[in-house]
Amino acid sequence: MEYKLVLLLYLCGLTFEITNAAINRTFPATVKFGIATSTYQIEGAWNEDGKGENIWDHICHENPTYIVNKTNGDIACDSYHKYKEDVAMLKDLGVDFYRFSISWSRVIPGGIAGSPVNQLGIDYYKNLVQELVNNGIEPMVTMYVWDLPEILQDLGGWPNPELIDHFAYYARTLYEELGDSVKHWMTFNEPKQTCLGGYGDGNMAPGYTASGIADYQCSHMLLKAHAKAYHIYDEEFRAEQQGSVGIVIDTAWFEPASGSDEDKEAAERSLQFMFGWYTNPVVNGNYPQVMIDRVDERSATQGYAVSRLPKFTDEEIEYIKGTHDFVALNFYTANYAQWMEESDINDVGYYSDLNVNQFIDEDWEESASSWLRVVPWSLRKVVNWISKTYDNPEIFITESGFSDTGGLEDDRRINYHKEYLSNLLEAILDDGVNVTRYTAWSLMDNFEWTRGYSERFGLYSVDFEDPDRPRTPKASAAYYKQVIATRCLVDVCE
Ligand code: GBE
Repeated sequence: MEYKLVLLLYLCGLTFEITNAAINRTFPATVKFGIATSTYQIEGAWNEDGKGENIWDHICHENPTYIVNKTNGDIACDSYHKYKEDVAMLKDLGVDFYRFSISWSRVIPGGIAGSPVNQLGIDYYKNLVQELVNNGIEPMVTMYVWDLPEILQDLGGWPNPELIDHFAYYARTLYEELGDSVKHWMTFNEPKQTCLGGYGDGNMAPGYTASGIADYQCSHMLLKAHAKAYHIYDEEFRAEQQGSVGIVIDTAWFEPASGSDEDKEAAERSLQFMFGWYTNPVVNGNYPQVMIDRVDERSATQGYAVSRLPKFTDEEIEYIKGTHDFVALNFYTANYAQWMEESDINDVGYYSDLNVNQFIDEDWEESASSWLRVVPWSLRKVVNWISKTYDNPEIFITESGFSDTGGLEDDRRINYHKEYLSNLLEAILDDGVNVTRYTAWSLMDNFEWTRGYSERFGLYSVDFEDPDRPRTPKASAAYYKQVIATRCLVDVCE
């Protein structure tokens, strides 16, 4: 652990103060602290009060072996019935804001534009928002965390262009119903998981594996749906509601495996394919040039008459450009990136289009999740890269967290947040990066998608054996509470 190093040199009457990056500095007042959850992971009540079926209900019920231990989110943390307890936990933590998501199929069970709004569904979110506001906690809402109404999947899911209008109808409904109190909106959580996971590698519902085609089509429609939801806010709600809208993108940090130009290029290309895939369109209007060039070229060599990466028209580029009021980043971990031999030209897929050897350092601390190693310095690097690449936007960290297999004495989780936050502090104070929010994942242990309940990220533990789903604070909850109260990561700040 580093502490402030003050070197005073009295030399020719001059005083030099050399201060290195120190952990015992205070977070500036511009930084807010929060914590996140998402609907399918916590709510349960999968078929109550008129809720429609979504693709996670569907895959868990139809294909139980898709999930570790054949579990599902039918009850999860039962937050549909226990939201007041959740808010009491948030209040105790002292968070400035709560990032949660809304279930599309609870609000609009029929899915398609123009179908009826389910009043009981919308009431649940109105009550939750009211409870937050009553307790002085700002609601921060994600419209879509991967739980597409099944009926829209039956129409083909995200690659179907009709979904743009169906999503726009849903977004407008949310602004109308909740926009008086909700001032921070995020359209999509991690589109790469929706598209590469859902249609490319099959790691997420609906579990299709058509990478290099369906994942690109999905992303194309999703970006247009995002832009439409943004413009609806601009044109119909912003003047009155005075809020902001963005999209949440996840990435790992990619560190060049060596100082060679090839490896540096491999790292940059990895970031562009993972983060730039979505961020470059919403900031600059189109996919990153390296992605366009590579997919166009490989498609042509493979004999496609058109690129597998769809094209935006000039009008679409103008329409999508600038559709964000902040950059929202979910960040957990890092990889090394290394140049590799061009893969077999017959391979059609996102990873062969990317063509980078990505690997981890086995010395990095493990978590319970195979993809998650603890790499604190990478947070400082990634926010600097975003700041530089996208012209110093306001950045929200909308998720970051550590998984274990359970237990209340979660020192390793405390260490994770302490070390990541320490690097964030350096990015803010020493590098001048404009990060204004940090959001811990997650408020409580929950349904971790295909990993079921086998990986635990919560600051509160949940007993999933008990029908009441009792919650108990872990040591990390006390630590986060102290950080928020003191704005300091150690016992005493300067
Ligand atoms: C977040 O994504 C999600 O937003 C959140 O909902 C989730 O609870 C949290 O991760 C913790 O899991 O078997 O290694 O090939 C890798 C973080 C799947 C980014 C995991 C998808 C990390 C993207 C599957 N990754 N995730 S595997």
